[in-house]
Amino acid sequence: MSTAVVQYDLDGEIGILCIDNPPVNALSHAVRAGIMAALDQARVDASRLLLVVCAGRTFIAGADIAEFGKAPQEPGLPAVIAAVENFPKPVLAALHGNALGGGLEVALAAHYRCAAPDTRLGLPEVNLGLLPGAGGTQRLPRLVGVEPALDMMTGGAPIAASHALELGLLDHLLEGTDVRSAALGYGRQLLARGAVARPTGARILAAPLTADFFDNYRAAIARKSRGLIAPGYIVELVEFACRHDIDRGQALERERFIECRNSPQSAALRHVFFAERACAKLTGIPVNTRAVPVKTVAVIGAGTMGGGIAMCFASAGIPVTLVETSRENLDRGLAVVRKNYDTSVRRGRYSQQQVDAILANITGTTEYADIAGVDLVIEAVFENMAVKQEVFRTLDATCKADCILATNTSYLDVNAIAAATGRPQQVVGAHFFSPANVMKLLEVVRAEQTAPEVLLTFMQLAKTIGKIAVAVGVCHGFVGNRMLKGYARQAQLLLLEGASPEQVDGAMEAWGMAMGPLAVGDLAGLDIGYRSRRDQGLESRSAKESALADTLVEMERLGQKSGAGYYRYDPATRARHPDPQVAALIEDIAARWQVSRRAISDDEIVDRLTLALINEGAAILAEGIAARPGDVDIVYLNGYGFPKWRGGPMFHADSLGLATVVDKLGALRELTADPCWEPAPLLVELAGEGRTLASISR
Ligand code: 3H9
Repeated sequence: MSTAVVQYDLDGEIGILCIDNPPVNALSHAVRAGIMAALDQARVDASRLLLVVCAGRTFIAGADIAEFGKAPQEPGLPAVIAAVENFPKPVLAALHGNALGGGLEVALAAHYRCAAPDTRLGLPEVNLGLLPGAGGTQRLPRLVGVEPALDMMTGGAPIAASHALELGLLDHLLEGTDVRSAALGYGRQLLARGAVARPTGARILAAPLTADFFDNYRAAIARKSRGLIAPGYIVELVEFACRHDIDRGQALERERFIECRNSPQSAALRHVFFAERACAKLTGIPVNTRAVPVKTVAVIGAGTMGGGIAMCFASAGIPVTLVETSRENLDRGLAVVRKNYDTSVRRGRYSQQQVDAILANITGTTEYADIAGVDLVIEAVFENMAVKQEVFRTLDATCKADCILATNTSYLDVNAIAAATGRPQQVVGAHFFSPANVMKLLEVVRAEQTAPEVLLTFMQLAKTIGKIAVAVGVCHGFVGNRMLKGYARQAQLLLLEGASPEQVDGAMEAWGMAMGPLAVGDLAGLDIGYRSRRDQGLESRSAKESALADTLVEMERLGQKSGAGYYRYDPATRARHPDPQVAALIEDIAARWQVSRRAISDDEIVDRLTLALINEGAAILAEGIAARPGDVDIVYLNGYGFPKWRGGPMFHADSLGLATVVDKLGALRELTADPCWEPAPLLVELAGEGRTLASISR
């Protein structure tokens, strides 16, 4: 029978409802309607048990996220799930791939659950600013108990099938590779055992032993869920499930779900979900472009960045050779890598056996000749054009002709580095973030002559080593650091105009940034910016926006590593404390630069810092340095601690409304006469047409 996305067949005494809605069998309207039609058919035919399976690579991965912003269409998912649970014949769900969100909720409403051993089961709605909205908050605790259910729903991470079996979420693990026939076999066993329909919702849920359990749980997750509304509601709903029947529970769940679904933070997180996937897709390359295999890698430079980059490849099972100028530097670099892995073992991230296998992927050499045959080289030497060009000349002379040559740079002109070689089409930029083995973000820099297959290869490789890669064009600082410049500059100006470091950082952290700009400076080390300004030929303290940072460095206040920077740091706890010496210094510098000081509101701090990001981001888009507004957002969310639930600076601009953004920029320009507030022409144009930045997405 029935719709293309849901098929129903009878196999002896078992009715088979098969969902076939690629790529992930999301519960779109057609699927929901198809399930209802199949249930109608199975209700009246000769079947004695209904098997729910999926075609393709996965069980249902959830509600169709793309439908959330649109007008709801009947039947809704809760109605479909109620029809499954109340079905008069036993229902068996057979899972494989991912059973997530609404998909797991369908399985929870089935009367029996079996799964292929590599299935992952989860309720990840919280990652989208949502809570499970089709009975998950009420049925999951009834099956697995209060605490495991809370952990799964507030954490959002899926669990393995073996764990689900232990928890009682699954009744049976299937064997073999053919899920459908294995599940049919299990269905026949159930029938032979006289299995009957057994609604999960009818189970009684035992309340936790201690009365203050839920309050303690709320307190424990408060930090992690900072700014999000869904986690608190999930706890409330599980607590409610301990006291009330499923109908009342589901009614409250629906109310809370709709509030979350309509919230700006869920809209932002849904944007992030799609932006993350879109940024992996390259624009402007021929459709028939193919990636080339990369089986061996070399990294030039075993410093902090080089070592971290080598770890990324080694951990992903790709053999990597670290190249250093001297045995001593090499040994030092390899020792740091080993120490980092030891820490991972101590923290339980890897077993010693795993680390031994990973370390076997890393070799070191001081001879370029040893890397002549590798498929990819990533240069991670000192951030200096002449030094990098010299390395590239050597690589060009040493490495095989089709070897890809990548430069890890945060600012430098990749075209000029490529020009040092006779194969600029093989050269690409790779801006890793520090620590490279931890940070997810990777800006992949497309130089003028980078070949499409080189770019594609690097983007795919980035995914293999667990990075979120964003393709960017060449300019000083690419996307992230170019935008950071204006943001950091505003932080400095605000200090001179009257704000304190703790006020600037406090305002941004309260707004949602993982860390305020000055605390970030202290963490990274103030000497980095100091050196970069000197490299650019700027005199120390020659500009009002760098006078404070330059002075601090010259006082040997380099940030956390020297125990003091914008703040003083407690040597034992690393807690930051305001420092009266810095407050006095700021006043002194403000007087020297004749900046009149005034009281500054937290709103002004947030406005100026976020508008600086937005204005530069719009310029970057207009220049084509980033392909889509979502790409800029992904950079900021994964490399700079921008709050996910605000969607990124470009999404935030759309949320404010571009007309408001342009007005605010204009007002700041009037107030300060600072040309940085001249609104980017793209913003003015889109605001004039009543459009959003999202509307220019490709
Ligand atoms: C929910 O269920 C709410 C309910 O509680 C209540 C409702 C009332 N919808 O990630 P991939 C697309 S909320 C629409 O690259 P992978 C995705 O955009 C939902 N589209 O593959 C991409 O499209 P494109 C709870 C979706 O193999 C393509 O599928 N569920 C959905 O790396 C491939 O995706 C979740 O949050 C969706 N639900 O990873 C799970 N899912 O090719 C969300 C995927 O055009 N999904 N797409 O770019 C995932 O976590 C991953 O997609 C998954 C596969 C692990 C399944």
